[in-house]
Amino acid sequence: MHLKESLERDELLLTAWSTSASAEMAGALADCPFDAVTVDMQHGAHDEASAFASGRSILQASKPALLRIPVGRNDLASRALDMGFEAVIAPMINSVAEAEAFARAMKYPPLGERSWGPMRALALHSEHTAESYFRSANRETLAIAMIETRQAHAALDDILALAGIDGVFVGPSDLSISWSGGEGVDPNREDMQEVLADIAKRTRKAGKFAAIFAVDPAAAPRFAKMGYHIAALNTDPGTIHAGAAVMLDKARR
Ligand code: 3PY
Ligand code: MG
Repeated sequence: MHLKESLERDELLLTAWSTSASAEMAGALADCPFDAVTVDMQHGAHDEASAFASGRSILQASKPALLRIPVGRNDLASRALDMGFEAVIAPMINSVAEAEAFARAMKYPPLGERSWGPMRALALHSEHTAESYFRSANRETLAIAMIETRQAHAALDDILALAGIDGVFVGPSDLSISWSGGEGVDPNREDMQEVLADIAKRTRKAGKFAAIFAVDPAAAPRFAKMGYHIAALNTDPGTIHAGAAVMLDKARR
């Protein structure tokens, strides 16, 4: 498992975002020069079968695989780890209690209540024996709580203080809905920029990892300067559209 090691190098990691229910497509993303691939079960079309098959394709391409579960599906969080994913992203974590429940599902005792059965993970991460996996999983597999409301931002320090939470992931679209009091969606809101910088700063201070969805890929260097460790780029259809636009532009010039 090497996501944590890559994060510790402290260079911005760029993850692709797999939403199509296709392990072929996730594997194709993993073959591109992204640093990692995230499989999205919250808003993506993935079901369990496609998500787990995608995890296998990504790991077989020697890239770290992350999975975003649907809201409140902590049962899927530990299953994702059993399937070899190195990190799980839990959306809409708005309180310490929600963060604690997520962390409990993600960590083996004494930190949490994860149940033993990482057979697929052991097959895919062949550097591990069962014993070494058990000893290192709480440290190496990452529980990442999404911060996407004012309520979550207010609870940030307490969420970051939980031993079973390894990092946070900012969802700027949902955060903008909450920030505007439900007036609209604008992930690039000017009045959120300071908050985004503040989240990265407080996360680093707590010794944890900060991630964000870069709706505009050109914002990634700015997020790196703010202190983010991971920026997620586009969805797989968005990636195809962007590639097609460049290709067609060249062909029609
Ligand atoms: C958001 O921006 O709300 C997200 O969840 C990004 O994935
Ligand atoms: Mg969101």
